[in-house]
Amino acid sequence: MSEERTVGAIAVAVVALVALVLSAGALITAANGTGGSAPALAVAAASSDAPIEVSVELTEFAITPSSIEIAASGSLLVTNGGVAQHDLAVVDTGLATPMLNAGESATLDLSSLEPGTYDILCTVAGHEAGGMKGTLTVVGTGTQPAAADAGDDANGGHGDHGADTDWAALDAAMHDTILEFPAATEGLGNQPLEPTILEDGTKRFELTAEIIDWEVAPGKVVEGWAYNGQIPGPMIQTQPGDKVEVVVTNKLPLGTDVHWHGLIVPNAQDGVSPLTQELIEPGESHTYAFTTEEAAVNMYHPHHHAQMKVPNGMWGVFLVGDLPMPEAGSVIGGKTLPEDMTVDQVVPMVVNDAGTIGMSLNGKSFPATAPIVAKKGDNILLHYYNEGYQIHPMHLHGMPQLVVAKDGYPLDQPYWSDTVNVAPGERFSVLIPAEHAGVWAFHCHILTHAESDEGMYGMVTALIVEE
Ligand SMILES: [Cu+2]
Repeated sequence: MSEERTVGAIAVAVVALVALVLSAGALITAANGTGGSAPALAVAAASSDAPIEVSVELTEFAITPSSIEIAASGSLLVTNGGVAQHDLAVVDTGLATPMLNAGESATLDLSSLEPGTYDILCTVAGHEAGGMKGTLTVVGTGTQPAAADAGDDANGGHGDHGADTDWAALDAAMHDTILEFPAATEGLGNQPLEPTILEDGTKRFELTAEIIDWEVAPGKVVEGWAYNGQIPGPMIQTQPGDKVEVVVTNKLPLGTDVHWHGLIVPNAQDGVSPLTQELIEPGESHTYAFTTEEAAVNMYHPHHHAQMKVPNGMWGVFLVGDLPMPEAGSVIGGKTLPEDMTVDQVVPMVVNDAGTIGMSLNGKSFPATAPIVAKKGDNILLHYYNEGYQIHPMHLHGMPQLVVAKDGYPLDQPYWSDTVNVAPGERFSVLIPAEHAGVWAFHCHILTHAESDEGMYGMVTALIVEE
């Protein structure tokens, strides 16, 4: 078992290949196996300038836009882009979305509303007072084309598609967003962090916590909470037995700490202020020191106000040594591993679903996600890390994944799976023999984490296996 390439080389190789793969759009279309669903885009009503569909975002603590104008019989596509649960209710009408978890969306059918101006708000206690309120103005036209039937649930799925649904626009949205993949964006996470080697051999790494502009999807720049300007933060790699120092400089507007999720460290290095250390105040630095004793597949993130920082991007990968692989040539679940098996590339995949980063793989939302590119016959060791709030069943088309470790602990009995469920805080390591050439869709199988009315987005990438 040897690792022919380092993780760092792979990150660079993937970036270089993005340009190459841009011309493979047609292939990617053919490989997309997930079907479309859902209602519409901002399509102007026939006899009014007001749109019949408006997208609304809920965050802490705002409804954006707060002043909405919409044509009669329209609907709101409401997305919770925040961290906490929210809903959107139209006061005194009985109309409200379900309570939405971070990242979830719902369509609110307004076809029962007469023209007029209504108050809107989030019904969670305290959220209206915090700023989650606004107005909704329904513009009457009197000549609505075959108004959407409020009670017509015959379409299945959303149940709110009326005669005015623009099905062709839905088709086009899905088609067009898929063809944008892989889209170039500013910023790349998971870049290997080079240590300074001290006289006694200690590897010293430096992390700076700060708020940055982060292009999470093409043209969509959000407030990212980052280490060293990257989301995910830079990748720290050490070997078993290495003495390690990590100097953390806090350029955030509030205090912070760093917890080495999964690493076994002395209690004083665990990064839980004020239990194990004083808070690192804004402008200050703190040095963590420990020995990475054993091979590990871990993460780092703040513990102090993690609920505020982590969803917005504050996490990184911490790998120690090499994960032991199942024996080459061994038979697992009736499938024989190659006799000459090597790990040809190591791919970190950090999944997130909340905050400003939202549904994403390695800090990017499709089509800005990076494809994984392999030669036929290569073996990919992929580590899933869940820094989000929800479970994500990660489904790869075309070939199964051999689950070899949970939270970095090698399994005595590895098993094959085409969908690997990764819960918050968990890591799963899978070996993917790239057996079949093609452009294979690779996505979370909670379909609203991968597709919306506006097309494909979020937790989708592709495994591109070249002949
Ligand atoms: Cu998901």
